[in-house]
Amino acid sequence: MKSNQQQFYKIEKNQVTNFDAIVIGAGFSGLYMLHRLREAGFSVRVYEKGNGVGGAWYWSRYPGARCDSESIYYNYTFSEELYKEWTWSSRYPEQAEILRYLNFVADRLDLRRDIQFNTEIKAAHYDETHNLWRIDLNDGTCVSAKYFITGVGCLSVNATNVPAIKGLDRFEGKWYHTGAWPHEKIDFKGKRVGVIGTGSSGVQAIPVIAQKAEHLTVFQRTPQYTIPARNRPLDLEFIEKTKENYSEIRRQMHESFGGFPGNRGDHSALEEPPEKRQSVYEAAWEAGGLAIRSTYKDIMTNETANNTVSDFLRSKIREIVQDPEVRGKLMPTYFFATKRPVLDTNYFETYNRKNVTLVDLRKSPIEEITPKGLRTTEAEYELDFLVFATGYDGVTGPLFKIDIRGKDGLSLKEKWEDGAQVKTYLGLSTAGFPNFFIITGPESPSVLSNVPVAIEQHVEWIGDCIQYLHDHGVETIEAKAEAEEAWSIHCKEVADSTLYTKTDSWLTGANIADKPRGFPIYIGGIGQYRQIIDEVAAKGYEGFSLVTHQKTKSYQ
Ligand code: NA7
Repeated sequence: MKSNQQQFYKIEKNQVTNFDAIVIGAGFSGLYMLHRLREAGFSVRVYEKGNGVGGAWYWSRYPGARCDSESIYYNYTFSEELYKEWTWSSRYPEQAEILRYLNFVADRLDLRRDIQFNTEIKAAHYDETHNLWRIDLNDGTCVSAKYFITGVGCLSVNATNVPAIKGLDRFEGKWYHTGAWPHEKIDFKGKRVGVIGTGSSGVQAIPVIAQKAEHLTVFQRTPQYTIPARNRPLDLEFIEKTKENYSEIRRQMHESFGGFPGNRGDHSALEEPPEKRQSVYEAAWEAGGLAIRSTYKDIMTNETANNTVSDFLRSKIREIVQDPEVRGKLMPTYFFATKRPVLDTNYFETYNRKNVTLVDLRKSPIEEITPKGLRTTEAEYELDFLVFATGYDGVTGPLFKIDIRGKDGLSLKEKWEDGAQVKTYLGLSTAGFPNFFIITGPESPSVLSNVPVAIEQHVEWIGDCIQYLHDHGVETIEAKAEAEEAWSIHCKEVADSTLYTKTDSWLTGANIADKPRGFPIYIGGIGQYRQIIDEVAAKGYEGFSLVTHQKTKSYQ
């Protein structure tokens, strides 16, 4: 279908315009959603807070920012042409290169003409009488669409976590959050820098800042396992082979557990003789990357199996870090990979530098930020720059920042009781919110998979669904309460059969003060999930209510 399906409703006086679909965010999700729907002939408008495409990769420009998915899998695969036209330079792509890639896609597919930059969606309310979504923008205008689709991701600039530490407003130095980094270059040369947080962002930034700063003080709450990325330039032969194998690589990504090709261990770590297991872990450590997590089938489900790899990784920290006291502070105790696993380049080695101090916040918590720096219960540290590598209010946070209201004015936040009762159907939609879709929403594989694969899966499913609704004269689609209840229970059962829920992390909501705990991610695997959602579609959208010929009042 190539003809433009045109707008369904008359434009009200105070409305700028009206679309078939409105999408929030011009990151991986929004760009592909726009392309997919536009190619099918629907009118689409994307609203983006930033002044350019890229989503999280537009904002997260901190030193050392890099993706921990291998570049050759961290891209769209929906178009063979697009896949073959782009060439990555290194095994793990740095932020600037990912941003260049997304700009390349936007140009190549001529997407910018339907994206409004520097614009935030403040509110999106479902108008039952007219069966459309009314959307308020930060510039005071109101637009509307039949379908409202969020592509805000699970970690968003709108939901950065800057902990409420007393005194920040009096700090005389400069402070930054890794997820909302300034666009101009920050020169750390000769400066006293403090970094709070040792998640992926902190672990990437710390070694780079340490090389420049006069002195770096790391404020660590939870010691971290990290695995060497062993990043390296990609050679031409490898790239050509990858491009030749496009179809096979794509198939494997789609059918895999995590969205990457490669085998997962088929037997228990505990069945393996200890010497053999050690050599398997050594090989994975030498190869670098996240594959160590998949060496045995029960690493994420059995405490004793997980301890074998956690012990191995602790032994590596002992080997690398020279000072026994610092080594002790760096020793993680949680089950490996139950926080999102982290890759590094010279992270532990950085603590051997003379210009780096590690402060254990469990032993000496932060008391306040002072005009000159930061004071813990034990000492005051004078700082010129303070970097918050303190992560995000993840998964639900970006959605709750927008006033999204479905039928009867019920807000998403109220429905999900501030996150205590997240309920979705397939992580794609939620009852009471007709014609509303969430790309990589709660209770989908999202952040525990290779995210572009999860995004493509959702965009294609939503695109096909909207086409189906159009072709069948369906006016509204809405998840049934009983279907979402069953899906939420299933997600919880799958999560509870793993070790993930045993650790405090941003995945469980534990990183945000007063945030209710949960585990709103489907961890049955990308391949399994694809089968489930495709089957739902094949059965005419089983579990959804589809309403045809609804009496929709048009504007006067
Ligand atoms: P993360 O992974 O949430 O890491 C945040 C870090 O900041 C982590 O070490 C936290 O310790 C620490 N933190 C958070 N709040 C505080 C306070 N109040 N005081 C001290 N330390 C604190 O965020 P990232 O940006 O590194 O990574 C986010 C994702 O991006 C990552 O998972 C990948 O998907 C890419 P905690 O562990 O909570 O004790």
